[in-house]
Amino acid sequence: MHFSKSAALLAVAAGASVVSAADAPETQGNAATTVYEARFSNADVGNAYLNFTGTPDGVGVLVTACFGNIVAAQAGPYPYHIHQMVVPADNNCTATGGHLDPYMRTDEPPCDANAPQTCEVGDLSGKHGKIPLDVNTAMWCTSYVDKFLSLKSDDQAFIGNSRSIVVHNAEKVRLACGNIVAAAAGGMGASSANTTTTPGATSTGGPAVSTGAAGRIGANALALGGILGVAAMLF
Ligand SMILES: [Cu+2]
Repeated sequence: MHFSKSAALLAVAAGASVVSAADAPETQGNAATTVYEARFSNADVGNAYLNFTGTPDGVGVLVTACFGNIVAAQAGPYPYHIHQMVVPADNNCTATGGHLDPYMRTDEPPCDANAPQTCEVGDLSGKHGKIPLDVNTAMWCTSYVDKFLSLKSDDQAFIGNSRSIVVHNAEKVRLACGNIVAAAAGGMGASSANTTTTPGATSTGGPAVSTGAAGRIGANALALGGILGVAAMLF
């Protein structure tokens, strides 16, 4: 059950105290030097990393996202979203709550990618497409500007305020999750792809600064090397 936007507006016009969902405004002032990232892996999602940076004109956020080695037993394509809360130390994705939705749009009816301003701010796959993987071998990457995300802490659509990324299977079951944290340096790829098998454990205190790859890349170097090797073969 949900109210359509027009129904809600009519209700407001008639004097009813209905809170109307509002379209998301385009964000401003997102500096290209500001970088946030989310990196995680587990048994169901072999590897995932997302970078979020500002844009040359400051409007919106440039998202670069790669996902690999999602297990074949979990049917795709896979939705993924920005969720409201941080992943706790026990790595329980359910604890991340619902989608980032500061304008109270809710997820019904489903996001119309042709009208992204009407979607939940955190519904990245609704606006930009689901992860099309359906086997456990390939790595897939995408990049887009989402005009409704913000890197400014005083914006309702700020993504760095202890938010997280959750990857779901086609039935919306939460497969994996990782926190969005401020990145110490920009860029992504082999040199900075510090994947970890304990996502959340290093950043439960909020938008912590990433501590770099040296301490954590060792445990996953083989896995990452395998993924990059596959990617190299594919491309
Ligand atoms: Cu989600």
